[in-house]
Amino acid sequence: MKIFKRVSSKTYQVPMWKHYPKYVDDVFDTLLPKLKEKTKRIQFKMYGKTLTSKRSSCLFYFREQLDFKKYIPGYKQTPKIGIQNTPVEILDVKNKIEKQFSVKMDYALAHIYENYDDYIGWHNDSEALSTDIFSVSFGVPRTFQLRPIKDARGFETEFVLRTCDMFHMYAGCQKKYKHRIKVMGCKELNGYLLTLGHKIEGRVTKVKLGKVLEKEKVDLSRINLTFRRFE
Ligand SMILES: O=C(O)CCC(=O)C(=O)O
Repeated sequence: MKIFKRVSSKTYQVPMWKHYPKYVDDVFDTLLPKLKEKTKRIQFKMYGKTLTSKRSSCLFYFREQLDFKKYIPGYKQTPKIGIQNTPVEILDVKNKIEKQFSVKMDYALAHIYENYDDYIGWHNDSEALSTDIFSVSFGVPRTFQLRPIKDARGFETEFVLRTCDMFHMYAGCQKKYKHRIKVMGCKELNGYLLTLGHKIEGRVTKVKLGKVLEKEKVDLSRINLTFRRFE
């Protein structure tokens, strides 16, 4: 008889991810301005409309002569930056991961989520179906959810990814799970404002939250770097 063992992922027997809180030093302040110069919001067509992505992105590649068209056709518009112009903060994280996990990473996808309503919707990384992904976050905490590919609603588990955390999705995870970063709802925004010492009196509403964000000029930026390999 098969014994179902509860591990980090519930639906499958083998663990598919691991969360490493406070994995790297905090380089948010120095990295953000460098990334802002390089990232852009991508335009794409859906149902006949031109839409703009809800995050700003770019891609750093660590090996010359990488043929992105061959390996990952999906990154046509994403700015691509070679290792010479990759910020040292990113190279330091890459080196730490490579050393600890005995891997060589080919590229890192970088996103900046600037506002509470920036997000990435449910997807799996189809370019990394059988390779590991190391995801490192800086800045405002955000909720990262996972659910089995076959599910159309709900989520199986979620993690709050805080500044300096690393989330390792093991090879094969993308075949079985989708993931997303949710928009920040009132509860999350209020929780974050409390950590900054901004307490809202009475019932917490979007309007009140908006006023505090504006008055206190709260920066809601979050950086995410996913270190990847070609398959
Ligand atoms: O921002 C994150 O934590 C997730 C990024 C992501 O899902 C992706 O780049 O595919």
